[in-house]
Amino acid sequence: MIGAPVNRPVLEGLRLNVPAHVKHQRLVAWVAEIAALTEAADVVWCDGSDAEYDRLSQQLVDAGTLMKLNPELRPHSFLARSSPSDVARVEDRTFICSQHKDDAGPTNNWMPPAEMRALLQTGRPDGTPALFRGAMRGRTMYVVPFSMGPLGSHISHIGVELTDSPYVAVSMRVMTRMGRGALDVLGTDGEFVPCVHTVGAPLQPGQKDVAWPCNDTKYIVHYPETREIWSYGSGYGGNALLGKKCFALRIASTMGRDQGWLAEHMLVLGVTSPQGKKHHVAAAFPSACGKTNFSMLVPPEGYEGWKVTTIGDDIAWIKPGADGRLYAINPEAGYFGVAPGTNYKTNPNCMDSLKHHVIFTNVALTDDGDVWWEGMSDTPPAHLVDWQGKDWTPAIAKETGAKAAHPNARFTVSAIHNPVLDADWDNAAGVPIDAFIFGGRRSTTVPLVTEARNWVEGVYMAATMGSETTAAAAGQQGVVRRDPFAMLPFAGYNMSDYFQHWLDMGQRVQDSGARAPKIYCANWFRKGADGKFVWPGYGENMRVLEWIIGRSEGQASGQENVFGISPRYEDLRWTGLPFTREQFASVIGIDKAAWQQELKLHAELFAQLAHHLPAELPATKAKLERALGG
Ligand code: SAT
Ligand code: MN
Repeated sequence: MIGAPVNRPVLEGLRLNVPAHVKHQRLVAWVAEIAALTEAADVVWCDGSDAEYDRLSQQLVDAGTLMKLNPELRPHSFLARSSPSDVARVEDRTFICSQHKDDAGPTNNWMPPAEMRALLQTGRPDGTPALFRGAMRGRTMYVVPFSMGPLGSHISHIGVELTDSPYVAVSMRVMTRMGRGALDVLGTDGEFVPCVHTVGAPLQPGQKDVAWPCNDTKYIVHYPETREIWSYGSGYGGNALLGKKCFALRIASTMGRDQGWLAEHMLVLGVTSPQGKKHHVAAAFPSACGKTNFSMLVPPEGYEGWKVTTIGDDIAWIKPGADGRLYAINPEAGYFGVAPGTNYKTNPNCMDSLKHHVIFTNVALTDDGDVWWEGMSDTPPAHLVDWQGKDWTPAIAKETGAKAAHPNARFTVSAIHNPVLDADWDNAAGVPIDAFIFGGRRSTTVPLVTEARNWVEGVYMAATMGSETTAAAAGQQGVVRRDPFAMLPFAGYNMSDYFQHWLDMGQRVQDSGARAPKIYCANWFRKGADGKFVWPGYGENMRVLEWIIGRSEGQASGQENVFGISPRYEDLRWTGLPFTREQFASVIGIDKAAWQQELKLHAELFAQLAHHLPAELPATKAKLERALGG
């Protein structure tokens, strides 16, 4: 909670422009405080209307930040090109500033809150001015109220982002329930998570702005105890759209720990069988590992009459319901998905979602004013303007390796344009979860799918998950790192305490007499000796999904192995897919030597997380080791 007194003196001369409908004194006082600190030139309160969206996007076009795409080919859509230094989340600049270092844990960057506040807000004893002091000079500060989750749901929470980036304001309109509705829920004294964001590029009088203002110095800061977010220097994605990773995962995970719920890096989908029976599955995969594709899956040949529908593609908030079962909502209202690799084969529903009303960032521009990215079509256009505004041709690409679109190029689009949006996606009660899937990107070792024999074993699988790094975060790509629960960059507190919270939540569901969801570990990404993916993935993942929901119904059979239960070849439906027993063996098999190596990596993780590590996890490891044999 923020603690600004109600009638705080307002900076002389600055008009706060508080609309008549705003009745929340503490909110107004905080806006005044931040406007004074950042010395914003003006304050605009966002109402979330279409007229506001149109006005701000036109303003962004005039400023050169957005380019209007050809209205005949891509109606109501825009292209933004970021600064080449601001293209992804910056994990090494992301901080969890809890009072005690132990509460942030060894996987998070930490600084004492007082030290961070001196750096960002108050200035340091040696006279170094605070980074936020004057940071919005010459810029307008937008007040962006938003609800994470359906308006008024008992699982939802309200945030307010103060930002000097109109690109962020329009993106928040797409990604969240933004505007008047959120203010109405807030009323006169409701709780909200305060989120302060600046691109860190104040303008001197008369200074011309650049298309993508940002700062080489970046800080993405969370104070879990006071539930505040302060973000400096970046305008891109999760660094700047603070409802997403900062609030809905880092701050929300600490709220969930304190209040008995879960904030997870998970898609949520509905599967309806030809008989009309519906199941809900939540699946965690690291960034850029296909969550959006999985959540919009088109059932393949052999699955006539089956339907997969999207509740969410990135984040789930999950809370026990009155019946003891776990219910999930998607806190977001839009998709900020990876463009490269998306096409009519890999994700036709996504392509159809992107026909109009889209903000693209860092994709390539075609000569007729449309967009293109690697993998959109087999043959690239003969000429493009690349994500940095330079000429691009296939010949140039061949010679220099230049990508037309940045590998972390994104689309921002409202969920309502998704043709397979689930009817319950905005249901305030959430949907009951039948199964959890945890998946990484692993070219070796990890089988296609394994069912945990019990909750603890499932928590072990999720906790020890590894994945090859992607372009979603700045830094080296393609190296295997442990990514527990796909939450390594997103857990707002000590990872070992987070494991304990998962164990406790499972216990709580079981104690209530409700059936706990089964837990699965999946890997679509195993490669053969030729370096190519063996499993066809995408829509074909339906075959694994059917097995999973069959298992949760107690119907599908499988075979027990060292790590759990996996399907035999005959346990999956193969209609319409030529996939041999040998191919299946190569994606489901367990290589003993590789697993002995893998368990050493689990040991390294447990050594790093030793403080507060729940005893159940090393005990499970010891059991697996015994089963695997010396
Ligand atoms: O965090 S972002 O929203 O920029 C994307 C991701 O890493 O999932
Ligand atoms: Mn994500």
